[in-house]
Amino acid sequence: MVFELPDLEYGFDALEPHIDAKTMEIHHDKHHKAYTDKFNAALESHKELFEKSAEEIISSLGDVPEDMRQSVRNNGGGYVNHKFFWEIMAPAEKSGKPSEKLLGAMKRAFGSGEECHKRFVEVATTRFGSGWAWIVVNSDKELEIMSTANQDSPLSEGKTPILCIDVWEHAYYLEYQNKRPDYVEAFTKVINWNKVSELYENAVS
Ligand code: MN3
Repeated sequence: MVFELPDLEYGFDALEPHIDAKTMEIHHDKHHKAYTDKFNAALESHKELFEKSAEEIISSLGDVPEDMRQSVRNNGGGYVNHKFFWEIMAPAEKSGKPSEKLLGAMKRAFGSGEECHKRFVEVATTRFGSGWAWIVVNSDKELEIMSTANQDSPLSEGKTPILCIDVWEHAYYLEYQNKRPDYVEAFTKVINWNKVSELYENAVS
């Protein structure tokens, strides 16, 4: 059993004008495909790991043999992060709103939904170099905003992601060039809030 590149649940052009079709196509078919292939290749020498889910492997990197751990961290991280990223986006007209429960958690953690939005945009915009910004549920079942470098996942820190944004340049350079803040604002128009709310409710139940 090897890990497969998941299909998108929408067309490459479905997130336009916020995220352009060409970026989506290259990002999914080339970048995510490459992480998938390299993750599978890294696991070849320890095939027993294929019995776990990719998320389980990333959640317990300490259990991965040391000779392959860095490759699994990078490529397995790239595999699960992108898989998650596609799921938490939706065409703008289907983007919905945070559920009452999620909004309540945002108010507890940040004061308001708007403040949560502002902090997330700030963290995504100021992440130095390549990486990701996240909203996660921590071990106290409360929300946190954080960023990770490269393809690191909050799963490896025992946190449950409910939202993320890829801020590697390959995620936005064709359309936005050096204007990462414009890309981050555009991304917020295509968040699948129904999915994010569901992930939140699963994480705290
Ligand atoms: Mn990417």
